[in-house]
Amino acid sequence: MVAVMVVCLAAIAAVAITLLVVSAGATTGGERAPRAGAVSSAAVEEPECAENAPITQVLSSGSAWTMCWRVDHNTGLVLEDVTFAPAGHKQMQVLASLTIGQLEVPYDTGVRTTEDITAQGFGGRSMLTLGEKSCGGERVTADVPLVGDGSVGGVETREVLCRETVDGGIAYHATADTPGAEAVVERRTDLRLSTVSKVGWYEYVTQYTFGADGSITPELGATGDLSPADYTDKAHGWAVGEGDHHHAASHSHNAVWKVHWALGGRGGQRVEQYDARDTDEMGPKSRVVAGSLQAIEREGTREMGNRRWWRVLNPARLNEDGHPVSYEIGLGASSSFTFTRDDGHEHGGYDIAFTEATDCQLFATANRDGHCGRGVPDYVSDREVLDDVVAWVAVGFHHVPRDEDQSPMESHWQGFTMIPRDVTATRPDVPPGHESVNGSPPPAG
Ligand SMILES: [Cu+2]
Repeated sequence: MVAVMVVCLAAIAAVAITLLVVSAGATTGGERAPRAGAVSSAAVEEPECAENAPITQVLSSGSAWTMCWRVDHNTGLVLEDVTFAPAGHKQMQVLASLTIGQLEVPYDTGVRTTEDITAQGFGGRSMLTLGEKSCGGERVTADVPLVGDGSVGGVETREVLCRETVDGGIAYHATADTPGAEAVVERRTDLRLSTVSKVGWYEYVTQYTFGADGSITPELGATGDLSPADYTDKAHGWAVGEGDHHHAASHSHNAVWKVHWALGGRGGQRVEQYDARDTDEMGPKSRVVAGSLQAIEREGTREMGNRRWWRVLNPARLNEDGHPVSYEIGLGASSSFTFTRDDGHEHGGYDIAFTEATDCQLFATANRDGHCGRGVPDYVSDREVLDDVVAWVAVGFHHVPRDEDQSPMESHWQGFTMIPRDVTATRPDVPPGHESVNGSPPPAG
């Protein structure tokens, strides 16, 4: 048994809570703990949150997440001081903040576009009070500012955050080669936070899933109804009524998330791009593929590629194998896009951009503070050296309506995933029989 003690520093939750979780063969404090059956503990220290009580959750693996959250008038749900404690290990801050940075919805007809985050916002009255069916878990109350930070227009105290622990499927399934051996199998649980915002005819689910494996998955779900004002011809839409007459206009949901990294704390962060190149060479059994890392030292934008991903690392913080801790950013399915309105930069899009953190660079486009730049292309233009890193991750979904969208529309989803890479020397929750596996096995005999 590993006891994970949660120490509350926040004034609103000044009482220490002790949570018990099960994990064998774990390590603590960077040193190897005695193997199977040993008892060790890790302290999960909650951050001091400015607004709401921190959210702390121990998951199936024995690993835990803790973070602050609040509702911003424009970006809606904002997560701050996000910290991961792998089972039996010291906790490590992962993110300074995580939120959406813009959502633009341009229609293929060219006659309409919206900038939902900066024009209307996901917070304020757009953020809907959750009912029983909108949340399978606990509905949490927040002060929702009606205008700006709430200091002028006031706040509404409503149940807007859904906090759930969900089944994350099979974590691992491994059967030993020895005859009669039983498989070690474990399912996992994930912490899921979500809010719902109504913008025009659409209702958007803002969702962040924190995995028992340390993964973070931001997603945007779109439901509600197709715009009744946007019907067009065959070339720009899809027939959704009887026959071939009523063509609902196709459109894009262009989302950019803003991820402010803080692996082990803010600053000292580095960025790398990984590419695996098919060398065109054939080995005895398979094609030879060569992987390489390229340092991204200065602000800039990058595009998706086959077998390409990025990572943010802290070279000053090593795991027990001597590898720098990092998080990998993987873009899954995305319809790459160029923003319709990007203040003179509407000529080439990006799938990810890296910028040096600045307090006034709030949105991917339509940033009001011109001094800081109007959007990501402005932010990267001075090619500052990266140290306190913000990643702007662009994920697009081109929505061609279908008959089933009426009505209401089934939720459609877009997002991406960030996973730990070398945060711990092995998986943190090693099951019995796997304690000695770390690296190439010793030669047989
Ligand atoms: Cu749509």
